[in-house]
Amino acid sequence: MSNLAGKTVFITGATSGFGAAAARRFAADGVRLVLCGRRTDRLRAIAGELGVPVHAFPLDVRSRASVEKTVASLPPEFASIDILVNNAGLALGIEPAHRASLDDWETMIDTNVKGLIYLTRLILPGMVERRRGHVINLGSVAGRYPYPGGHVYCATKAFVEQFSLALRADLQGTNIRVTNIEPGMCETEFAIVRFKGDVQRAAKLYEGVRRLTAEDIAECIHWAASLPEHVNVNVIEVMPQQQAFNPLNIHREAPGN
Ligand code: NDP
Ligand code: 8X3
Repeated sequence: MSNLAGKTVFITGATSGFGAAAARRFAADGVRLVLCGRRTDRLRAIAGELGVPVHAFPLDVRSRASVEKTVASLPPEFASIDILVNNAGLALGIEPAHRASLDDWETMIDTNVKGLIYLTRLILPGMVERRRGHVINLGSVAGRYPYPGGHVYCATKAFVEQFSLALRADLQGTNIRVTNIEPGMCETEFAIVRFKGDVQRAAKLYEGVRRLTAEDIAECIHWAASLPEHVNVNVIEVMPQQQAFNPLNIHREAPGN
């Protein structure tokens, strides 16, 4: 039997991509699942397929009041969270900073940074009290390696990286684990969201690349969670074999300028 059987796993952004794949991966171990996202039809569908106890509800992680209410009113059988997967997040736009939308910037900060800290701050005290728990955050290679058009998205994921490491520092002596998963190119609904529904543009991004799948990332999340409790995986950085690094970009002026 898996060492995760009977544990309670809270996954944000479970309506698609990594969140939905992680829900399926953990369900195979007989966990109890707390799932949220904004799309209720998707939540209903995934809750119905898992075959384990599920508490699924619509939640916009940007709303601090809603997150507070949700965490305070979890049914008793789902209230002792063992593993929090802070996965809900998004990138919006790929325009350079001087042309990007300030509304998009705010949405990314509100979701990827503020939503993540709301959930973490509200769920941590119970974990500390029980001396048991694991916070697994979805960072990104974008938090380490900047790219044109990445600006605020990259910055939100750099926040996730440092916040995860700083949590480790604060949680010394509590038995709580913290892991930051940093995926590279992975096909989910991520690019469709970034390109505001332009499915063809999203598909083009992946052409000719054996990109990661949501199941690959769910496996990383599950692996970090299923290791013995004395093992803390700080960071998992994972890319498709076909993705790597560029040299630093030098802009050269034409002779005579
Ligand atoms: P998807 O777009 O497939 O899934 C994103 C999930 O986040 C959805 O379930 C969505 O649910 C949820 N979400 C978005 N905004 C909110 C909100 N305000 N409140 C609650 N839920 C929200 O993308 P991925 O699965 O790829 O992305 C998951 C995480 O992984 C993100 O944090 C992303 O930044 C990160 N990531 C993705 C990579 C990739 O290449 N795909 C690589 C590295 C990191 P709903 O719309 O129903 O609210
Ligand atoms: C998603 C990976 O490179 O599209 O976080 O920003 S990338």
